[in-house]
Amino acid sequence: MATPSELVAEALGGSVRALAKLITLVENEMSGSTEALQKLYAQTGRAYTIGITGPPGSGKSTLTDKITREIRKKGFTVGVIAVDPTSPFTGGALLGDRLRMQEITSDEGVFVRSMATRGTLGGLSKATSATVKILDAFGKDFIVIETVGVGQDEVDIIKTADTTLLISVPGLGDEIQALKAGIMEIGDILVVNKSDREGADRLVSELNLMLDLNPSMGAWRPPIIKTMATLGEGIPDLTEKIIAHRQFLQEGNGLSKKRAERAREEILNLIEGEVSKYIHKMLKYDLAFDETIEQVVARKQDPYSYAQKVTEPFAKVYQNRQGEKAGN
Ligand SMILES: Nc1nc2c(ncn2[C@@H]2O[C@H](COP(=O)(O)OP(=O)(O)OP(=O)(O)O)[C@@H](O)[C@H]2O)c(=O)[nH]1
Ligand SMILES: [Mg+2]
Repeated sequence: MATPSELVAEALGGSVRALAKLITLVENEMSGSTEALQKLYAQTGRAYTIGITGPPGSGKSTLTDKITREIRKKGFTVGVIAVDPTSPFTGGALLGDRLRMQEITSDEGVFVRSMATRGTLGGLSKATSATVKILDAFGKDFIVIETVGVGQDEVDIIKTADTTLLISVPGLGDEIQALKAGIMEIGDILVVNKSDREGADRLVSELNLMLDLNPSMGAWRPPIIKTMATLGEGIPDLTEKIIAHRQFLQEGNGLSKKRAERAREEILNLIEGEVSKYIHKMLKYDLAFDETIEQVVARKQDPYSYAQKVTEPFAKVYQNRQGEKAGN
């Protein structure tokens, strides 16, 4: 079996097989996955990421398929990550998405990957962000991430995108209220899909009203695009708006700002993950944690002092730094 370094070298050399294996390695956090990501990091930062989110069944996969084809027509390569947080089985997610993305999966310039729920909270967004980097290093010009907009994990996923499309459909009822937060926070382009259905124009007006009332709107007012994904209607217009948003971000320094903010969050998450990993190991092997729990329950020790004791090394480092600063 190829080592992680070999896989990185083969993938960077253009092997799709190595690319797929590399993603599996990183997705499952198998040994060597951090090493692999370290190796390819310098090759990342070139791809443009598009996030597609919205309620279940709103047509996200169909839109992903059509947008991908439109981008391909312009001569760019595309990586697609379809995240299904509701399915614990990657196989199941794969099957449904493959059906709706039939045409693009047979295109050599497109690589499609489905991802399902990971064991831990935040695991899915970590795996997605790593996969984005791998596809980026592999040389994909655009990366499209599809996810159902529900929990925090999905919001974190969509934050890895440069341009986010928020999908809604006519006849959602109360769900329109749930969309409101998304419109304020993450939607760069609002898509009204299934516009063949009754109520599409009313939905456009409602969304417009929400935008009018958004106090935190910046220089970019999210455009509202009506689409009929199944027939491909509105897709060229939508793709133009994506390109326009990219241009807007690039010209106004917004892209570097967005990416710096993302790097900052990523670094913090990684540090927290590392610290938490070692603390768990320490508690398990070194500190006789079970005994401590008994003592805490018996009121022979309080949990606050114990937590302070375990994290004392960090407190010490911080205090020393403060001391150094004061001394200067
Ligand atoms: N009438 C109509 N149906 C559409 C349109 N776009 C998609 N659909 C249909 O809506 C259904 C769901 O489409 P998907 O693309 O799978 O939606 P999705 O948001 O990816 O679904 P999940 O990933 O399961 O949340 C499919 O049967 C599509 O054919 C449209 O513009 N009009
Ligand atoms: Mg889908």
